[in-house]
Amino acid sequence: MTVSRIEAAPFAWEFDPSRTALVCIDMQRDFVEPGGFGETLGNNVALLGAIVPTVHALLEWCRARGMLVVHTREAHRADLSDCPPAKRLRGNPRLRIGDAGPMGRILIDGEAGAAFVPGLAPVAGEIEIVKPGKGAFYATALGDILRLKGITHLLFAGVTTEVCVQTTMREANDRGYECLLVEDATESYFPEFKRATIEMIRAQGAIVGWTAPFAALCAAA
Ligand code: C5J
Repeated sequence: MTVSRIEAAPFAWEFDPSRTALVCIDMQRDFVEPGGFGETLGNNVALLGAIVPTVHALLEWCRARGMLVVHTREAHRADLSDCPPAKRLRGNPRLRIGDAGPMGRILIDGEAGAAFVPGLAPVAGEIEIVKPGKGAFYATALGDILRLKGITHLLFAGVTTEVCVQTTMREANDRGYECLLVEDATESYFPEFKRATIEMIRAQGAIVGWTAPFAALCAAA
């Protein structure tokens, strides 16, 4: 077993790359590009696009170490049979899930908007999870896959920090995984929500997990 150590908050995070996976959450056009789900909810999507180079560098860092990489997308079946009416009907968005938008039907698997942003798609051997909820363990095979691969530690990246990333990290923490969020490889439409999420994850002695900037991974012993 090879153990690496990252200078993280609230204290150092130790991991064995052969038992660690990167979970890259929802880096898809519907959240990051104009005309998608994120923008129909009234958000300015420009902030999210800024992390694409760091997420790409993190993917390459994990690939270079032979780590398992998991990519998630939030998307629904074309007939919306996996989309709770409560999710589709809530609020007053310009377009609802399933409506036709400039990148195809909003948040529907197979449409252009539901695809990964250019440069961040899985490569051969990586895992793709399509999820109907905010948490990546809900109604997916993620838990079984991680267990079968012998994974004990998870790195997290992606969007949005306080919704799908935080939900999945909490689900993973409850399942016994040691989780670290890469601070500059995640983003929110609301900078104050990102800041608060990072603080609450690592508060109380890493109650949900650890956080560290990508540079700390690059400096890992
Ligand atoms: C949201 C997500 N924000 N991927 N989804 O609805 O965080």
